[in-house]
Amino acid sequence: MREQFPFFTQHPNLVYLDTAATSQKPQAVLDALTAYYTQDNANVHRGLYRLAYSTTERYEAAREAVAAFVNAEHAEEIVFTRGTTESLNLVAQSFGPLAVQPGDEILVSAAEHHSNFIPWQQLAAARGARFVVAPPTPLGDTDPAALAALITPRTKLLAVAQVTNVSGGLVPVRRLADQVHAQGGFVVVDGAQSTPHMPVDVQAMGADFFAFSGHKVYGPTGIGALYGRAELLDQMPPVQFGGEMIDEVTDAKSTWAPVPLKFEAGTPNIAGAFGLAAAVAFLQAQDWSTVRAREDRLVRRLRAALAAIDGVTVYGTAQSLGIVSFNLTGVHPHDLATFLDEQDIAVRAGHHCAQPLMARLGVPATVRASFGLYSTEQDVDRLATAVAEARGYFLGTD
Ligand code: 7TS
Repeated sequence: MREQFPFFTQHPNLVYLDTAATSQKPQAVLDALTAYYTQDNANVHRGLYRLAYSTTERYEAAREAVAAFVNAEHAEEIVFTRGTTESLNLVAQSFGPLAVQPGDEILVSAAEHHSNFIPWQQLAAARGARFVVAPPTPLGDTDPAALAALITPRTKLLAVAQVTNVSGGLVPVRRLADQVHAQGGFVVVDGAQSTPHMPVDVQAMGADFFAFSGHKVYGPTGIGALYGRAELLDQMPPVQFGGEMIDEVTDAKSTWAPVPLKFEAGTPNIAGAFGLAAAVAFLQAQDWSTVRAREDRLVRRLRAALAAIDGVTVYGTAQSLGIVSFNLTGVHPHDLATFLDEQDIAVRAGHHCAQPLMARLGVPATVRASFGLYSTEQDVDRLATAVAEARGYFLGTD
């Protein structure tokens, strides 16, 4: 597996444990980017020459590949965006005002990434709605029971990550979605951290909208997708205006192209779409039960090794999907990360764009190790050994 990632040839000694921030890229994705720029480079949805047609067809084939990846019913339900953040903001800005009226409630978990928190906080303020934040579990996961208890007839939107980015907990979206739908509300799912670790099915989970990023699923940066149910996307106004998103423009007024082009103003990230299609093909070729079993083993191995070090608090549970967050009492997470970096171990330390969660955990930050398809037991062991050494270095051995 590692051989498919040229990055590791360049960094033979690096322990890369920051895949939740961004994944490394397999050769197949790099080849797709090069092939586009060297063979197929033409703009889409406009040229009348054969190359422009074939590139447009391939761009639309990439959309179909993404639709199949999340099991959308129609390819038109996939809007290409810059990533999860842009997808969620698009829903908040376009669908939000249609769905949320003064006095309504928007429900989120305190464990959300800021990208799935601030857009709803801002929407609530703009619409005179109540922004309701469900407490997390003591270990920093989204608490489905706490969310369920806060769903009311006024809940117009539930925005929730299928897998959270600090502790990697999996949220049973379908059960919550059924409850929200029964009250006439809608469900927005942040799939940034689920799509790299498990097959997703937007229909089975009951998502009205689903967002994810290419760069976290072994694809390029600057591309991602928004899935939206066709009947909702149809009603929604565009939020950006310009080329390729119109039907007809006169001095007096403009009308819009059908979905999804209505939401794709301007020249899109064509190379990114081709790279994402290659990443999706790469992921679909994996044997998921083997991948899950491997990642589970790595998570359990790291949790056990960290738990054996005095003063280490590990967040989340052993069921977490490829993510282990922890702290070492008496050592600031940034100092620990710097110590680890000196040993060629790349982890993320910080608030992980989840300040409301950090506040509830009562810490400024955590150290987070996150795994990808290329992570190994040796990576885990080097990290655990280095954390034990850091304890001696910063605190002395007693
Ligand atoms: N939602 C979740 C759950 C995320 O983990 C991230 C990125 C985003 C949304 C935003 O994705 P973007 O591609 O639009 O930036 N999370 C992280 C992280 O955990 N470390 O760096 C980026």
